[in-house]
Amino acid sequence: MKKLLVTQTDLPSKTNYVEYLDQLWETKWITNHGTYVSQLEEKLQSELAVPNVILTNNGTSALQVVLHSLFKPGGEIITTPFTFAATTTSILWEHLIPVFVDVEPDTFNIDPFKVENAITEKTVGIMAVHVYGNPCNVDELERVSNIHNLALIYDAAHAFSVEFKGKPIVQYGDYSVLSFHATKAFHTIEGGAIITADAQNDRSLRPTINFGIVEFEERLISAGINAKMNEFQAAMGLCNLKNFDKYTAKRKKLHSLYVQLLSEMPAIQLQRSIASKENYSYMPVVFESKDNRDRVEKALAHKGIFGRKYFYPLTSSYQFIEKSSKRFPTPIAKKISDGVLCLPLHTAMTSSDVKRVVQVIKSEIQA
Ligand code: T4K
Repeated sequence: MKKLLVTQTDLPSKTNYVEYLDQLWETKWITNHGTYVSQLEEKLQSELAVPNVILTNNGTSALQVVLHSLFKPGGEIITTPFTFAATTTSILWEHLIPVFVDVEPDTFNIDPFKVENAITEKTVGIMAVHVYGNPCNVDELERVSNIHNLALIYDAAHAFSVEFKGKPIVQYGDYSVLSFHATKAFHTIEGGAIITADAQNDRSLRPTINFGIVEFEERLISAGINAKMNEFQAAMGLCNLKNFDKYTAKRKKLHSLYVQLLSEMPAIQLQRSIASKENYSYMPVVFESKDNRDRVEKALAHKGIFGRKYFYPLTSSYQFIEKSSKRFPTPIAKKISDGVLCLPLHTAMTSSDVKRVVQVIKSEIQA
């Protein structure tokens, strides 16, 4: 029985990666903004049509660096509870207060109108998430953030190469943060990036990921941290970038088949995508109840198929987070989180694998 995991890391050919490593063995320059990090930054700038890309050691530190640079402790950040832990914990880590509001029932992303209703004089920013790479309602969020003069940060961990209205999604907002973790459609083993269109923001953030140093060791301008990407990570990124379109096309085919087969099943809700270009990295389905979801998850596991409950429970529901946050009612997020299961989707799968997964779900729902 072929085991199917929620995802499986794509690796480049070993030969190609080793070609890059050869140079590292020669120069012995393996971190601290080496050649490969510079090359990858340039390539991503052109790929994403943005003026500035700051590569980091992971997506979480990228979120922390952005929050740290923008806000003083104690400020309120309006955010979504339907996300991975890192979105919420990075807010807490910077001694800021998450204010949870509900999501839209069809896109699963933060509802801009709920954001607007939650704004107080303590609000300093908005942290929205393009969940599963599906763009947020960026136009409305921009309107709200402009009117109220709030910083708008996108956790775009899932959204590499995604476009909205023909424009790369990372061009929206004041900052976007990408994750290049091994489980992502494009990865650098571990890694992340901060994207900002504002050259001044870019200049002030670069030292922050390097201890606060500008140019020379003697010039420390702030209390920074070490969040740099290293050369092995960047080399992996350079290799993976070459295969990205090929692999995306493969996932698209599998994703389309899932959508076609699952759309016939009224007991299942699919996310409504509003992207003009998707990256097909997740296949979330929402069952009518937690019981149904758990039953299907078990039946799939019994057949060697391991989906994941991204994102259950809501981050707002953990006791330690409850105590340090503010919460508006989030019944829609709760319903989605209780019913959600991300099905296996990766390039090592075939159409028959997809049919097999759907068949198990079908039998279980009808049982
Ligand atoms: N914001 C959002 C919205 C995020 O989703 C994330 C991360 C972040 C921020 C933070 O970004 P980073 O700091 O991570 O860059 C995974 C990832 O660790 C995490 O990056 C990701 N989101 C989250 C949604 O999922 P796990 O605990 O589910 O991963 P794990 O180890 O159980 O792996 C899942 C499957 O992936 C495995 O069953 C097999 C496959 N896999 C995994 C690894 C690690 C591989 O094939 N190879 C591998 O090396 O968290």
